[in-house]
Amino acid sequence: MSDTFYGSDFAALEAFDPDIAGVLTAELGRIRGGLQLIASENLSSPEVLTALGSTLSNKYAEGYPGRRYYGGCAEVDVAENLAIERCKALFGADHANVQPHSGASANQAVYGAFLKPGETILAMSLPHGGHLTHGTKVSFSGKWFDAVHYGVDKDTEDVDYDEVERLAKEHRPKVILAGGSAIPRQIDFARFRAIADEVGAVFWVDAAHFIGLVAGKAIPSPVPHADVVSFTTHKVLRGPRSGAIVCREEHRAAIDKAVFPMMQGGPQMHTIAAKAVNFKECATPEYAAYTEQVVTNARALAAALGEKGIRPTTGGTDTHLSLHDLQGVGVTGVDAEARSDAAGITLNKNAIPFDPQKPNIASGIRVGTPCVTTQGMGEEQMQRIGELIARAVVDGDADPEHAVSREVRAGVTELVEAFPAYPRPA
Ligand code: DSN
Repeated sequence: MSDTFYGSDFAALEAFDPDIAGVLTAELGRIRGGLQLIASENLSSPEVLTALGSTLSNKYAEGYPGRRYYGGCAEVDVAENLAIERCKALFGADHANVQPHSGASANQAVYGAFLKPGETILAMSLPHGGHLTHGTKVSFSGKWFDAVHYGVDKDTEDVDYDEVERLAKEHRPKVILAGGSAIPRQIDFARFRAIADEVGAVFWVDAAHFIGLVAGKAIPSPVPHADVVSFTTHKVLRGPRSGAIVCREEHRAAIDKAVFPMMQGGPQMHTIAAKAVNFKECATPEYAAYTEQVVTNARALAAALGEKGIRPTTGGTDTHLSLHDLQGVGVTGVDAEARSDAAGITLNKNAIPFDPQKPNIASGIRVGTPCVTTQGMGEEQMQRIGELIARAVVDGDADPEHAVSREVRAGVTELVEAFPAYPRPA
């Protein structure tokens, strides 16, 4: 029998704190009982969760392996070195920093490494698919830096590369940033690199959303093109909730100093160990096949919703997510989210490009396939999920007891019983 002090002694937690044990049980029940279609979520493995719930959480280890400000770091050094080496190998990167606590922390460090307050960054606008940390006024990034934003082309609804080039020449930004949280299409990294070179800018890719697809080789990598790539580890990648950065050798010192001591203190060694486990998982053929299926499923789901009049922006997707315009069915994003939720389908309202609604209402929804693909679902199930979403969104109600909510929930139950999340031991 394994020693419970490695972590994860649920019986002991249940005995001591039934309130929190109850939350853990209820959340697992929620995950198992419904369809999880938030594009930025996934179901990490029991091995990753075990490393996360371990005694490595106790250790202070400010600094880097072999150069710590605390004693007793020999074991955690092994974990961090493994995480670094596995991350570099996975992405073919010169250097990896695995200490960022999250995607926002990783991004903060990139700002710290390359920009001084007041300097200019060119990034995708949030309403067109960017991210809060890409220079929005409510974030440190927009308060402390001069952010210029590009958007998508009105016809293609994909990144407007001509606008990127025009704005780059006009504003001569220190950094050009590609990536965001609602971009369904493959980003043309070579085009961005060429524009950055033309104006002497650093080229940064925030790959948080799609880095898992890169790890599995389902889509092309930004690493050969970019100076620096930041990402989270919990989306398609399927690791712990955290962040990381890979960069070219010439930027190693700047990135490492910006993560620690500029932006962060002690690294979370339990999370770093969990990242090491995850990077090992991502190097397997099973993971590569998973990422192919994530994209195949996303295309199938986007098409299924499109058939029901819930139009995918850009006409579809190349990645794990699709963004849908609800204006054709006369429903707002906020209502679609609530109706889906009432029927056991978790997704999020999302602004679409040129959205006439405020962001907290929105005209769109964003759906992603990382979780349902982890559960083993394929294209046939995506067709069914598309039908269920459309029924809930178009005909349903935010009341879970409404007849349509009940009907859709029955369909959801059939699917999740056939393809369970975290299947119970036989
Ligand atoms: N909040 C994440 C997402 O859902 O895309 C990005 O940080």
